[in-house]
Amino acid sequence: MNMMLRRLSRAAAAGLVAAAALTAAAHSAEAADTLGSAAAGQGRYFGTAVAAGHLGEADYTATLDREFGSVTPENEMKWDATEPSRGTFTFTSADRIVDHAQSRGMDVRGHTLVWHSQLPSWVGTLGASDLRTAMKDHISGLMGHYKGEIHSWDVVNEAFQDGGSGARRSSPFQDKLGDGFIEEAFRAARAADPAAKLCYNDYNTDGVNAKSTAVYNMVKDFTSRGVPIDCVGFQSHFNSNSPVPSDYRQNLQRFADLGVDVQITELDIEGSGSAQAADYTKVVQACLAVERCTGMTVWGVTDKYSWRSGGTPLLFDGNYAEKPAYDAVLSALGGSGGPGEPGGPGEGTATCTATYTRTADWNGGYNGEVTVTAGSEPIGSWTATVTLPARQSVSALWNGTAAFNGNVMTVRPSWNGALAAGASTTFGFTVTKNGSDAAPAVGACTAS
Ligand code: G2I
Repeated sequence: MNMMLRRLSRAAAAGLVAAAALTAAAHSAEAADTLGSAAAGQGRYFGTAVAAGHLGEADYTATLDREFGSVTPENEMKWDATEPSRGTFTFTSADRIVDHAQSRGMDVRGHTLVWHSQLPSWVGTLGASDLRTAMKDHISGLMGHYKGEIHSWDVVNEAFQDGGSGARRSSPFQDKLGDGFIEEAFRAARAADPAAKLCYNDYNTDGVNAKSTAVYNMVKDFTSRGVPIDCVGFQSHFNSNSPVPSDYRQNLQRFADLGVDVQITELDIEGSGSAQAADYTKVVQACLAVERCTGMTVWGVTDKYSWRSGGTPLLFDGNYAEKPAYDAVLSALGGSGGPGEPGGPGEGTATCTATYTRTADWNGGYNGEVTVTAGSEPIGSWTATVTLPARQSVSALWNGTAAFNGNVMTVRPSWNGALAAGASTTFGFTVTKNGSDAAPAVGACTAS
């Protein structure tokens, strides 16, 4: 079963189809450039941490839905939230975030499987052999629930100590299972969801220092021995005590040179005004300069809900107004778009067209392909709608992400949003006929 099929199945099973998808599609027609679409134009994702408890706040979700292409549950996938007692999994809050994200065509990062913090007390009481089993069961239970739906998982978080020693941090896993627990966790994670990128994630590893070098040596060892690891996450929590390092790009690059992706996973920078904006610019430019830096996530939507709210470290203030740091990030991503500015509301020059062909046909089904072509201006992203004839259903989709409202499928790009003027991309899908051989109707293509 492929990724999209699973994605549709869990959403359908939960009865949570994307009622709001068409609204989202309609608004993207006149939307200004946003963080997500500007980053997509650079082949990157731009995401944010999200708390399920805020999704009911209209301004919060409006900002989230407009600006971001990826979400990371801030606390809802942690061990204490998902397996509070052994073998009993609860996914309600995490599902809320994943369902919300999927209905808007956003991707999801998983955070985090094995971490010394936010660990329920029962884990610490286990002996080594039981702990090993519990760790593997936690990985397979949590990753299994979201199999095919998470683009990257923080498999192990913060396993190294601060300071100059490069030593491992004390935790039940480290103390009882030894250094090998990290490798065991990655192997279990690969088995649980082979499609997910598996990341090691840590803080104070953003520049070249003893801690980042210890992580570097571990990753080098893993890649040389074939231990499955795909990426390294750099949390990037910055303030005056821990400023953006001058060798940030160089550090990201040395990890990328080991053959893994790098991601900026929890970015926030305390401060305000032009100084904060300049620091954000440095971070975005560093990521864009490293080919394998696949995306950035800020650790929250608004200053008022930040874990460091006193330091106002995010891109939107407590009233969801765009801060200078927002403008700086958008501009560093190559975006634009205040009202009336190029790419902004009222400008409206970006267009696209969508055409449909049937590429394969058999008794019970067919494959359809839609070609999306940019008009005379480059586009950062697109949305296309496909209306299915009665009885037909989609069982798989590729090169796009889908949300359903009745028989209307709204498709947004997965990796293929940015198109040069006149350039094309395609997405494809498999339809189960259920007795109807009629052709689907391809509706409006909207560009942003
Ligand atoms: O500490 C910042 C981040 C460092 N890297 C790993 C991240 O997972 C971590 O995130 C923070 C969340 O942003 C906070 O929201 O992790 C904290 C806990 O280690 C989170 O704080 C907790 C509070 O400590 C709890 O009292 C509270 O119940 O958030 C919980 C949910 O609001």
